[in-house]
Amino acid sequence: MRRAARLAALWTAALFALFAPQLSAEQSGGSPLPARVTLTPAGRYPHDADSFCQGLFCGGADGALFFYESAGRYGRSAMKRVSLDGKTLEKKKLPRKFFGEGAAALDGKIFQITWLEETCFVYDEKTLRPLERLSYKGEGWGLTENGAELIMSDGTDRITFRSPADFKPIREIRVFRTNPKTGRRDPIPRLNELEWIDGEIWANIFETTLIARIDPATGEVIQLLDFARYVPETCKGDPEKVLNGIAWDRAGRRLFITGKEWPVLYELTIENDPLKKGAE
Ligand SMILES: [Ca+2]
Repeated sequence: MRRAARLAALWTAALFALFAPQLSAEQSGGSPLPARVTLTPAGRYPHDADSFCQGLFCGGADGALFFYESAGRYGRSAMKRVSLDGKTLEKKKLPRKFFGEGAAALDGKIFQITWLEETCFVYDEKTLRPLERLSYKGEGWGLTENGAELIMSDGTDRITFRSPADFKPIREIRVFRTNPKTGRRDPIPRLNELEWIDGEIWANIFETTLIARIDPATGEVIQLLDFARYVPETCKGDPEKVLNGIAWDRAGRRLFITGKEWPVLYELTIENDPLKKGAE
């Protein structure tokens, strides 16, 4: 465990050190967000420490915010509606042979992918009533949407845009950073939980405490954000209990993050957010 944690820390540090010098020079590809955002802690809430969070996104209106959470592990996988104070409001368990992964809502439906089972479960967004199962090829890790397409990661540097009608792939990008020393495009693999934020894709990088901001047109990483200081004491050094939950409250312009079996969910705001009320 300790060795794994050390390796994860080294991998995080290596990525961060390699790309840090470039951050301020990046452009965000048409996003309203600045090229480099600064996050400020704004709150902390309970999160079910038995929930192996694999997918998280916001539901409800600004005043009545709740979360949809996809939980993983065989025998414990589920699609849930969860309150801001960590209570499970509704829960649909997956059959034992499915390992829940990323989830997203589009066209009044919730889509929940699975790790190795090549199955996407579809639910009614309001009632969580199961509607159908769609199939795809390969591994399923993270899922989000841009209002028209579903966007999926598979544990590599690839992100695939898919049709909500049949889950078939439409196009894909490869995520990379331009190495400041060599000028080469270094692939950024192990992309996991995803969130669409203001025209960008934000992605956890598995086994690190990093979230990458990605330009969806090119796959280029705009900025790497390090969440090391948010890892709960009880999860430190455990390679399973890693950062893996990103949800964006569009109306309130709030970011929420949690992890696999983390007892806490954090609220953060973008300090230099040009669209936040009161911002200059
Ligand atoms: Ca998400």
